Amino acid sequence: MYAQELEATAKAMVAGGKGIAALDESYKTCNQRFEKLGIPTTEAMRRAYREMLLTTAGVGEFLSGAILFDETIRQSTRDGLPFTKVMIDAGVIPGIKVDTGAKPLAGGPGETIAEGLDGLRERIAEYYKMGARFAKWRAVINVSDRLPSRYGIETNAHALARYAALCQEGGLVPIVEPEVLMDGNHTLDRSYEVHLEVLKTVFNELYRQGVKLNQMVLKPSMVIPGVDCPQSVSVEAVADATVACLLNCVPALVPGCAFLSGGQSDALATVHLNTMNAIYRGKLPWHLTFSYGRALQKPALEKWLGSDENVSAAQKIFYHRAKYNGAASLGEYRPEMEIGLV
Ligand code: 5MM
Repeated sequence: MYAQELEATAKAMVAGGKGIAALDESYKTCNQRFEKLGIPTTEAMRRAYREMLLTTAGVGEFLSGAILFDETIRQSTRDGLPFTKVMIDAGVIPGIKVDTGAKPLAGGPGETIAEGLDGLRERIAEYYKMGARFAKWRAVINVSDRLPSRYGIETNAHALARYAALCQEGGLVPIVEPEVLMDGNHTLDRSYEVHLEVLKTVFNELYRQGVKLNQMVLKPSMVIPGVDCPQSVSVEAVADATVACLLNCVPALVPGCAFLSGGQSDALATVHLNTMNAIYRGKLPWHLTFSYGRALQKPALEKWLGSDENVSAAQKIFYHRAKYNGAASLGEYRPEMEIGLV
C-alpha cells in the first residue's frame, strides 16, 4: 500500500550530502547526559534542548531526517509549533524510535534483547498520523571471547525483522540498527567476524520475514576494535574493514547505510565516514552516511548547558557538526573546514 512512498523516503534519508540526527535518547539516557553537566533532568529541559537542536537555522541542508523519542514527538516549541511541523518545514523528515530498550535476554547470560513488539502495530499507526515517516529499532550486541552467542544474534535479528515488517505495513521506513558495541578489548579482526555474523543473520531474517530491502535503511556500527584493545588501527583500516564487511552482507537493493557513532569522538566519527566515502564513493551499491547521536550533539550540549543565553552558540556548533558530516557523506570533509568556525 505504501510501497512508492516508502522507497522514496528511504532514498531521501540517505541522499548525498545529508544524514540523520539521532535525537532519540530515552528518559534515562538523556537524563544521564544532563546530570553529567548539571542540567536539571526535567521534561521542560528535555523539551528546551530538543527545541534548540530542531530550530537550528539551515540544518536541513545536511539533515535528511531526525529520530525522536516518544516524549519529543509529542512536544512543541515554546511558541506552540509542534516539533514535527518545524522539521517538515525545514525539510527534515520526522522519525521515531519504537523499541522500548534492550533488556537482559532470558537464557542468554551477558546478552540483551530489544523489546517493544507488543502493541507496535497500533503505535506505528499513531506515529504515522503524527507525521513520522520512518522508525528506528536498536539491537545491542555485546562482544567478548564467548559472546555474542548464536541464540543472542538470532533472537535480536528475529525481533528486528518483525519490527521492520510491521513498519513497512504501516507506512514507516524501518531503520534496522544492529549495534555491535565497542566496549571490550576485542581486535579489529574479532569486530569484523562478529559484524559479519550479525549482519548475515539480520539480512537472512529480513528476507525470511518478507521485508522489502529497497524500503529500509541499515544503521550499522563501524568495524572498529574495542575501546580497550591494545592495538591501535588506522582510519583506513577501519574504512576498509567496514566496507568489506558491508559488501559481504548488505544486498544491493538497500538504498543506504547510516552509521551510528557508538562512542567515537565527534571528530573521529566524521573522519571515519569521510575516509570510507573518499575511497569508495561511486564504487558501492548503496550510499554511506551518518545517523549519529553523541558525535553530532555532544559539543552542542556542552555549550548549551541548559541556558537560554547559550542557544545561539550551541546551534552554531550543531550546524557545523551536521555540515562536516554532510561533507563526509560525500568524501569531501577537510579538517581545515573546522578552523575558526567552532
Ligand atoms: C547507538 O545509539 C544510537 C546512535 O547514537 P550514537 O551515534 O551516539 O552511538 C542512538 O540512536 C541511540 O539508540 C539513542 O541515543 C537512544 O538510546 P537509548 O538507550 O536511550 O534508547
